[in-house]
Amino acid sequence: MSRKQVFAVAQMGPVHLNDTKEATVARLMEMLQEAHGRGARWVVFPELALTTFFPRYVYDDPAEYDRFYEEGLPSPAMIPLFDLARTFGIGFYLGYAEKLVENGIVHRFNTSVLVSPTGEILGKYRKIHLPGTKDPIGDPEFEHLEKRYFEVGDMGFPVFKTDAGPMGMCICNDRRWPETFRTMALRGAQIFMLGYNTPTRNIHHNEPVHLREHHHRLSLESAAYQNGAWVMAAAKCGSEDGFAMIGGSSIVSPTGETVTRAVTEEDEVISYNCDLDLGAYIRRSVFNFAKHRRPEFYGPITGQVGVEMDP
Ligand code: CDT
Repeated sequence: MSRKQVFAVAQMGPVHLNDTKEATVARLMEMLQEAHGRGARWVVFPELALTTFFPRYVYDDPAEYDRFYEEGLPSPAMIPLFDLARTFGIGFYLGYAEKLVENGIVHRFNTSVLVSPTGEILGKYRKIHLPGTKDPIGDPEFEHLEKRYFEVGDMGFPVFKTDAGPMGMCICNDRRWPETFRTMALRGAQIFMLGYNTPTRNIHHNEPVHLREHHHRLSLESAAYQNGAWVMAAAKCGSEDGFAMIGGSSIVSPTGETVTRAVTEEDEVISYNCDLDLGAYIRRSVFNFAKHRRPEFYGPITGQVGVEMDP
């Protein structure tokens, strides 16, 4: 038996520093319309989808960077997208910079929201694995200041019940960490939604561009297979004011195979009619967690951060 539903991934080309949120949301809405035309029930948009990838820039004064953040859900800029999605009966994942004030203290997170096809806000995820630095390294080509502009997410890795099955979210760098996906899978997730902005150049090491794409694919495919789950991954890519980012938005099946993949570095919708029961045999057999996991030997995974060797 198969249980099919069309999923779409809406890759975005560059969003430049001076692009307006209104124009950017209009692009998202155009892709939502295309996804609707393909019969999609769910759409995944990228990380920080409403703005350029601003953590590449150095700002000191919140007055300079406040404009990149959204307050309230939907924020005023998001309302037309939320309305259109509800009209079409499409659920979606959307990445954005979140600002909130609690007890007089300002908090900022790199966040995604999951909205059901009926327009219900199912919940949020706040990025946990923030890459880069808090202080500038002094080389504008390689700045990546997520630790400056965001707090570490405080919601863990929640999983949400949806009409397509249990769904989890993560954001960009989270996908390189197997802990991300296994935690969600242990909570029952069978579909992983994620957005990313991955600079073509590694900020840590001068590695060839093909490896950036290889590691991206490797992370998605192994996460899918090792948890018997679908992975939907949406890039923001191309050259944002001269800063290049990889494309490669993908839908990966629970067998670990990329079933469809974007070929441009522009706005591009990809879609696939996913058999949502395909992962069941994997979760029943090789990755039957209840039968085969040995948590008594996994202590270092939650008990320590760095490498600790026996003397
Ligand atoms: N946005 C984001 O998390 N980007 C990171 C860049 C890391 S550079 C080593 C990513 O993992 O793609």
